[in-house]
Amino acid sequence: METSDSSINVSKPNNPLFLCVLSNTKTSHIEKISGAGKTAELTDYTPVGDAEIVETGDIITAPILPMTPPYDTPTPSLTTRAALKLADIPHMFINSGLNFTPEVPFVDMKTSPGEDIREPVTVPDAKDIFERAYKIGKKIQTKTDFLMIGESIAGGTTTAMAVLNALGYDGNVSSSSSLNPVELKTEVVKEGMDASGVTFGSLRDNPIHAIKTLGDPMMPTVAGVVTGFKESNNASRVVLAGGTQMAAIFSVIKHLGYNTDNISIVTTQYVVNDKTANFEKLTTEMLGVPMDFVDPEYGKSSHPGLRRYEAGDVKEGVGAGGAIYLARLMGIPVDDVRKEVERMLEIFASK
Ligand code: AAM
Repeated sequence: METSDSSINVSKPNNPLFLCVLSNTKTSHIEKISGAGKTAELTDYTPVGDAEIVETGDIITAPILPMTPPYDTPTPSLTTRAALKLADIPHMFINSGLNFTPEVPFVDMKTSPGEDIREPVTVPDAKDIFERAYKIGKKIQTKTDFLMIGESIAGGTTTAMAVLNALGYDGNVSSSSSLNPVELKTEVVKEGMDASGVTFGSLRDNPIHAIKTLGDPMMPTVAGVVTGFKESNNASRVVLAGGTQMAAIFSVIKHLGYNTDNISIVTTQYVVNDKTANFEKLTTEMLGVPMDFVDPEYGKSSHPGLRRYEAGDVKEGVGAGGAIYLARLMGIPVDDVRKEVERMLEIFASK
């Protein structure tokens, strides 16, 4: 497996914990802005389906397996499920503004889905969410020496772009689709900034306001949990499991003035290779956060849907790259994860 950055501490953790934050934003209803769902309407169910897959290996209330058009490329939650299960890594969900309730146990942030970012305000209670999440982060057992956090929120790369711009980063965000709708995203972000009276970099000293006006409800939860956790466990490692969305959250944590030692970002090779984004430059040069990535080797797969990852569909999500990375630290080869995902897909195909 390729890795890119040896500045990350790659020793085996004793007590890892994987958190996944689940949210919706009405931004995903904009036609063609997100590929994290077969249609714009179905993006509402993506985080619910993802949580049910990670928890049980099957969908329960979600109408269909979350997938990316046009080739129905299957959700990265299958990868997360396989990696966590094989490596016996405990996980926990946080509901931070879902449209529907998944059939899984979760911590409830008692908040609502985010508005379309073209509205003046998108997450009115961003500050309250951050503060509640901070308390949750502080309460996570002190024996956790490796906290990994992933997310599922369709439309999340667009909100990430908006927040990065508000904080003064010209970050080119990735996409769940091989056809990243960069022009559409740029237009939507501009409209959102205009509606909120925000200009490039104008909120660099007020990242919570950037989330309130242009972000999504997943962001203050991840930022709050991470900073709260670090207050009581500063020596423990924290990995933001994701691509450019996690870079946006790192920028929030940094601009809030918190200590970012021991925080890194881990993603998949598919995000790093995305020419429409600039993940590597954004993380290592612009934000100064250590990053690493894994190669899920889905090009080797017998399953045509998984092979589409190599073409740039899906790429990452639900902390899939991080989950493979963590499973590998726990001694599970990447091949085993892929085979387990293929096995799960065979079960779906036979239903
Ligand atoms: C999460 N679930 C997914 C998925 N993601 N199911 C299928 N494909 C994905 N890529 P965008 O901004 O294009 O919607 O991409 C962000 C979403 O894609 C996030 O939910 C992320 O977890 C991933």
